[in-house]
Amino acid sequence: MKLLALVAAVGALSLGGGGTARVQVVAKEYSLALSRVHVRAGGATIELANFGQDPHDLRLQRLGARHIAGLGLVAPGERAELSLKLVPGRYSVWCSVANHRALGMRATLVVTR
Ligand SMILES: [Cu+2]
Repeated sequence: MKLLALVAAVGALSLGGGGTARVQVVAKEYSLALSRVHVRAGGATIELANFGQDPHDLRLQRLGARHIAGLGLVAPGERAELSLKLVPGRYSVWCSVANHRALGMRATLVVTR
């Protein structure tokens, strides 16, 4: 368990209790870096870690779906977590603050069966 906690802390994959996938998203001006871009369908925890100097948020939308999941503003140096169930598909991940998405704060997450 200690090892799993350590792995999660550095943002890599951990399959902790219940097989929940973890994805860490590091936000900076102006990029989003995902610790992994492929996860299995099912429960997932997405952590937004703001390593930048401005507040950032997170939006997640499966291509073809209407629903947008997300986290509110996270202050510089802070983190927040979102737990959700992911069905297979391609997901757009972005920051919705001002024009941050256009500036590069966007990524793709692929969820497989
Ligand atoms: Cu942003």
